[in-house]
Amino acid sequence: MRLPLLALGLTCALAAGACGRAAAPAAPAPVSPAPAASATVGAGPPTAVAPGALTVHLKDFTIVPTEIAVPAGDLTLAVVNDGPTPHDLAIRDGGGTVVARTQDLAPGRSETLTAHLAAGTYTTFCALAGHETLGMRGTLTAA
Ligand SMILES: [Cu+2]
Repeated sequence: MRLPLLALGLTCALAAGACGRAAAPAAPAPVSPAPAASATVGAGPPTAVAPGALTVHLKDFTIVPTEIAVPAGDLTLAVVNDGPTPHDLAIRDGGGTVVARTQDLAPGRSETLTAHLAAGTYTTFCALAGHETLGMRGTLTAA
């Protein structure tokens, strides 16, 4: 007697939304390359990078790269704690105001830090007590 199987097949066919489309992958989002406009900055210092292209590594007790040059405007940094202890990355302007700061990152953790920077010279540092003095300090130039 094959009726139960047939009925099962029909049920599935009628409920195509559940049987078929549920497994269909979502349409892939179009991926556009990073804007090429900022690439012209590459004519400047060798440390200049396009926004979104730079990863900053935190270690005991240093920030790599120490010297960062970026175009003024929107900044995106991928911040990774490569050290064995927690660190964060903060940016302060020439007046001492902190304009951006990550969470405290446990070893191995990372965070994307975004900021909108006017042209100028900034200080990158770890805001955890004593870490800047121990060497976690650098310079970020936005031009
Ligand atoms: Cu630190």
